[in-house]
Amino acid sequence: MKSKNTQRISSVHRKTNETEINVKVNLDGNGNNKIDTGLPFFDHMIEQLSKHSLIDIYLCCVGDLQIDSHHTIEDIGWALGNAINKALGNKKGIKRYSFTYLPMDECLTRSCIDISGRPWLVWKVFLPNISIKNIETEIFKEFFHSFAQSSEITLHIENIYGQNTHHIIESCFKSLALSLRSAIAIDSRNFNNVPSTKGTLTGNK
Ligand SMILES: [Mn+2]
Repeated sequence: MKSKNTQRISSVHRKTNETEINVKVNLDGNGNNKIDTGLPFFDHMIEQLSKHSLIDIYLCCVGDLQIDSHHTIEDIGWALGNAINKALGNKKGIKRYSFTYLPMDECLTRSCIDISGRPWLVWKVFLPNISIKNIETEIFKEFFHSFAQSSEITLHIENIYGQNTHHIIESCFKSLALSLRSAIAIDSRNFNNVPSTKGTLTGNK
């Protein structure tokens, strides 16, 4: 199995004129988290991501919320994806692929991921053009897009059906969490190999 001194942890600090973000992750955690983005609904979503992926996430963001939530949510997607990518290292031994059908009351969402080194987002999620606690729902696509780019994960998310906007958004985060949990897990039958015939998953096509 994975040697004990190979900890899959990382931290990312990113400061721009729009946001300042500190994030730490432990891929082999217990789903412990402390999230402070200044946006309680978004905190709730990142907490779900941590809890169901079992990735410990400590995240603090001070963003330009006086403008709107756009920069904060997009930049957190980037920082969190970057932290997970760094913690994955050379990706030796990971399962790499996974998918999850996630029901939430009336709603069903599917996520499929490949920790490929090739960032891509397919987003088939219709969200009504409303705001939840000052967050315009259209920004959630940008979160997943930023996350896919910096994590270098191929990510397909489709809401198959659903009516409640809170449920649709939350099911996307929970579905991603469960897919991540499985895809980042170490495969005991292949723990010493990078799962690619190319021999690398570091973004070289
Ligand atoms: Mn909820």
